[in-house]
This record gives sequence, C-alpha cells and structure tokens, in this order.
Amino acid sequence: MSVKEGLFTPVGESIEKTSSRVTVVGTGAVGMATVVSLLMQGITHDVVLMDVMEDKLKGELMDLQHGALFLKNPKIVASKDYKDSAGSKICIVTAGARQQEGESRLALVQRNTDIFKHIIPPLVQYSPDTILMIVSNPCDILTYVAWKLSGLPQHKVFGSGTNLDTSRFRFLISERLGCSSNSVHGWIIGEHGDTSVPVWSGVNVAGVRLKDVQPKVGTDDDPEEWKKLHSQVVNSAYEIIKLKGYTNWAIGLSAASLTNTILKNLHHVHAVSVMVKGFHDIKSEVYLSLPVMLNSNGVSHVIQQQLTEEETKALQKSAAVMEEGLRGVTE
Ligand code: 6V0
Repeated sequence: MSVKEGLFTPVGESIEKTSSRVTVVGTGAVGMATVVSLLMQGITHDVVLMDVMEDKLKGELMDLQHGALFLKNPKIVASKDYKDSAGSKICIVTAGARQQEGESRLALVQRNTDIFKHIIPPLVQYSPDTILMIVSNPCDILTYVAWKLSGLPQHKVFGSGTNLDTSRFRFLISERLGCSSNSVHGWIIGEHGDTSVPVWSGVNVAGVRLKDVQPKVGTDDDPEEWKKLHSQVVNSAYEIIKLKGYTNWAIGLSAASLTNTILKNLHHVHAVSVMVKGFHDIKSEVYLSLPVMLNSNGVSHVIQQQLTEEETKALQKSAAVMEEGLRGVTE
C-alpha cells in the first residue's frame, strides 16, 4: 500500500473540472501579470497558460507552483497544446509582438493578425462556449480580427480596450483632487490608443460634475489645463515603455478585474472594446470602447452615454481611424 493509499480512503468522486477555468494565451509580461492578478486576488484557481515557447511555459509554471502554499491551492496547467485549454469560461489573449519604443499600437497590426490565425480557431474549437477577451495590441483591431476568426457571437468577444485608459484617467484626476480613484467617475472611450476620447462632460465626484464647477474643464482655454491629463493618459504607455521596456501591472489588473466581473456575474459597467456600429451614429463595423455591462454571458448592455457634439465627433474620428486600420488587415 502506498503512503497516499494509506492516508486517504476514497469515499466520493474526485472532481477536476471547474466552471471558472481561465486560459491566458501569451506568457509574456502582460500574460503573467494577468495570471498573478487572478491568482493573488482569488478570482479563479483554475488557470491554463499557453505559449509557443516551451521553456518559458515550464519556467513560469514551476515558479507559480512554488507559490502554491501562499495562494489557494491553484490548479495551473501550462501547455502548447490547445486541447489543454478545453472548457475555458474565458480565454484572455495577450500573445503577440509588443510596441517598440516610439512605435504606435496600430503599427503592430499585421504581425499580430498573423499570430491570431494560429490562436483563435483552436481556442474556440476546444472551448466553444468561451468568452474571448483580447488584450494584444492594437487591441480594437485585433478584437475585430478575433471576432471574425472565432465565429462567436458579438457579445462573447470583447477587447480590454479603454478599461485601462479609464483607470489611468481616474488616477490622474484623483491625484490632482487628493481623493481616491474610486471616488472619481470619468470615462475614456473610443480607441485604446492615440485617438481615445475623454468624456469630460461627465467627469464627476459624488455627482458634482467638474464642468459645472468650471465650464472650461477639458477645453483649450481652461486656466487649470485639465486637458493635459488626457494627453498624459495617451502618452503613458509610450513613457512607461521608454522607462522599463513594456507595461504590464496595470493591464494585468485591468484584465483580472474584467474576468472577476464575468466569473462572478457582477453586472459591473466597464469601458471595453465592442462592436460600435449603430451607436453614436457610427456606421462602420468596427470595435471601439464604450461603457458596457458585463455578466457571465459576456457583454449584456451598452450604456447610451449622453455625449456632447464634440465628444461624439471625436468618437466618430476614432471609428474612422479603426476603419482605415482594418482596411490594411482585410485586404
Ligand atoms: P511579450 O512579453 O513579448 O509576450 C508575448 C508572448 O506571446 C511571448 O511569450 C510569446 O512567446 C507569445 N506568443 C507569440 N506568438 C504566440 C503564439 N502564436 N501563440 C502563443 N503565444 C505566442 O509581450 P507583452 O506581454 O509585453 O505584450 C503582449 C501584448 O499585449 C502586446 O501586443 C502588447 O502591445 C499588448 N499590450 C496591451 C495592452 C492593452 O492595454 N491592451 C497593454 C500592454 C501591452
């Protein structure tokens, strides 16, 4: 009799399968920040890591497993074979090339589209009911590409989009005001990138709109130059890449927060990249971020924000940039 047999007498069935399996494709800086955020916050204990680099996969797996004592006995699998991702409730795609110093997100499009052709179809083959979250850049265009490659309904495919930009925005506002980010309500919508749109008309603390206190907030002739905060949001990835080579912690936390909302069916509203045709007079079939409600089935509702004419125009400009970006991909 083995020690194990001597210790444990089976009286029921062992269960391996959970309903909260999350597959993270790409075990680079972003993928691993996402995994660590998921595990450390107890959002899921069932994680599958996928990559093409076998050594990296094995190294990351071992390193995480050695922390099992400090986590909640997570079940972590690392594999190159998509069969091992079967039954995933959510698949988060962070694989692909990252921006080089000074490179725009849009410039990555073709390289990452080609990579997606090897990732999205097998993910969906083994998890046909999955929800796909796209993080790789350019996030909005690749979410469209993933939707097309997946054959999944629109509400099951979204991009992490401006959930991160919104967090950066609220942090910067909160720093100026000296209150916590959670107490600042403000949204960045549109492209996760250079043409993102700050919805200054709605920024408020406790329902008091900054615009009502100072009508010039967010405009060019604002004496306090609040508009600069949006430029800081847009430039923050470039700045961090220049400083440390890549960005990962905030996006990992952002992806984990979105996963939490879905796995726990929280109905929280997040700014993520969804099909925007028909909203705010956008006529093209493109993905851009809008505030949406997420539940365990994916995107349930788009929030109809009351935008000013200027904000609507800026969002439509984002849509035109996306359409142009997609032209290069589909041709
Ligand atoms: P990284 O550290 O180079 O990791 C990328 C990983 O993808 C590597 O481990 C690769 O081996 C892996 N990979 C490449 N091809 C495949 C494939 N076919 N199948 C499986 N795995 C593959 O990059 P990093 O993690 O820094 O960035 C990943 C992506 O996230 C890039 O496209 C970034 O631009 C993007 N980001 C998106 C953000 C957002 O807010 N949406 C924020 C930061 C980065």
